[in-house]
Order: sequence, then structure tokens, then C-alpha cells
Amino acid sequence: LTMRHRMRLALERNEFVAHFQPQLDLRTGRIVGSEALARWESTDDGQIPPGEFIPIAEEYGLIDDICIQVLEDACRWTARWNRLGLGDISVAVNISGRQFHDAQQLVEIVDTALTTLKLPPTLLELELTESSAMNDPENASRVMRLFAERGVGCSIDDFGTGYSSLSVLKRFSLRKLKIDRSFVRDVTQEANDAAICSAIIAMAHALNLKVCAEGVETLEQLDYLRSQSCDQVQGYLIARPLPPQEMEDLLTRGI
Ligand code: G
Ligand code: G
Ligand code: MN
Ligand code: NA
Repeated sequence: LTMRHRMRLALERNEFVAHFQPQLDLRTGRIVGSEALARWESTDDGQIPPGEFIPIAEEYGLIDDICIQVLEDACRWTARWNRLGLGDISVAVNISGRQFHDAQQLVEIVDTALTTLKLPPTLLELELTESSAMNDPENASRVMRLFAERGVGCSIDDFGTGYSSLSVLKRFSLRKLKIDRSFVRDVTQEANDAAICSAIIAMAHALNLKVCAEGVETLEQLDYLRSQSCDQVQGYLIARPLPPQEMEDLLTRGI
């Protein structure tokens, strides 16, 4: 079978699923959400890492179908955790620039998922990279408003790595900025990285946005980010992306 064929078959078999990386609230020390990350659980070949299948799926034009499958799986688990009373745990789903560009399909899928799963819209967040948001800011702004009207949040992923126009950023209907992990890595050694992180946090707060730092691997990084009033952290220090049942166990017993 060709790779394209295998991927089509995998889509039919619902082999693309979400794993969940917890997001910790630095003020309360509680898990308040997760980021859903795509995984291919192939019945034929076992786990295929996203670094392998995402670039190929993009090339074959199958990435949107895969992301939709991941979004639906992520919403299903999140609705279950909400039903089980495990707290108001949100989920952030990665959205490609093209899905955001042709938003009609995405809007319909989100509406259907929210309704059929009875998932409160405020628990869903869509992550758009800084570069895809700024690539077509007029459209991005319009689509963000569509979701904001529904109570669904949007956030900017990998913030700081693209070119943000601040005049555009302030007009976006956003909930959150996510600090790219390249700034977090050396935040306790490099004065420049520390300055960038604290500037992003201050700017986010000035715009009434939450801010989440990605790639937090050490307690020292977490302490610095807390000292700068960063709202949330995500990274291997808290947990790697977890299979749903492990995420559920973590939510059940607490951190
Ligand atoms: O999951 P990490 O574990 O390796 O993910 C690798 C990359 O794949 C990340 O940069 C992430 O943004 C991207 N990615 C993961 N899941 C999805 C998804 O569902 N949709 C899109 N568009 N990108 C994803
Ligand atoms: O690009 P995006 O931010 O959506 O992708 C998240 C990616 O970052 C995933 O591949 C995930 O496995 C990875 N990741 C999550 N936490 C950490 C971390 O603490 N350190 C590093 N190096 N990578 C991480
Ligand atoms: Mn992301
Ligand atoms: Na990121």
C-alpha cells in the first residue's frame, strides 16, 4: 500500500487520536486545561510519530481531515471529563492556517461537536500559529469573531517566532498567547530570553489576554515565569502529552 492509501484507510478506521498535554495554572497549582496533540495509532504499524505523518499528510492534502478527527476525539474526552465533574478542564486544538482560511467547514464541525457532545463552548480553544494568523489578518480576525460569538476561544501558538503587528494583534478576538518554547528554554540563563518572556507576559496582560508558556522543563523556569505573573505553563516538567486514560487518571487524583 502507498502511504496515501494507508492514510486514507487510517482515516476510515479513526486511527488518528488525541493525546493531551496538561496546562497548569500557576496561581492555583491546578490543572486547568490541556493541549490536544495528534497521534496515529496504526493497527498495522503501531504508533507513528507526528513528526513523520504530519509533513506527509500536508503534502497529500489530508492534514485537515486528520485535524478534524483529532478535534472530535479531543472534544469527546473533554466532554467526558466535564460530565465526570473533574473540573472545568479546557482543551486547545491545533488548527492549520488553511483550515482557518476556509473556515466554513471548521465552524460547522465545531458547532456539531459542541452540540452533540454537550461540551460547553468555553472549554474549547483553537490554536493558530502566529505566522498563519498574520498571513491573512483580515480573515483571521473575522474567523476569530465567529468563534468568539459562540464562546469558543482562540489563542496564538508559538508567539514571538513570527512577525506580529501589534495594531493587528489588539483587534483580534483572542483569549490567550502561548510563548514559544524557544524563549523558555534558556530563560534562567539568558537575560534576553528572560526579558522577552516578561515582555510578552506584560503585553498579553495589557491586552487582557491570558498567557501560557510552553516547553517548561525545570522548576527554575517555572519559578521565573511565576515571578513574572505568567498565568499557565505546559511542558515535560508537568507532563508529556498523555494518552487520554492517563490524562483522566491525572485529573482524578490531582497533581
Ligand atoms: O506532538 P508533538 O508531539 O511532536 O507535535 C509535533 C508538531 O505537530 C507540533 O508542532 C504540533 O503543532 C503539530 N501538531 C500536533 N497535532 C496537530 C494537529 O492536530 N493539527 C496540526 N495542524 N498540527 C498538529
Ligand atoms: O508546536 P506546538 O506547540 O503545537 O507543539 C507542541 C510540541 O512540543 C509537541 O511536539 C510536544 O511533544 C512538544 N513539547 C511539549 N512539551 C515540551 C517540553 O517541555 N520540551 C520540549 N522540548 N518539547 C515539548
Ligand atoms: Mn500548539
Ligand atoms: Na508552540
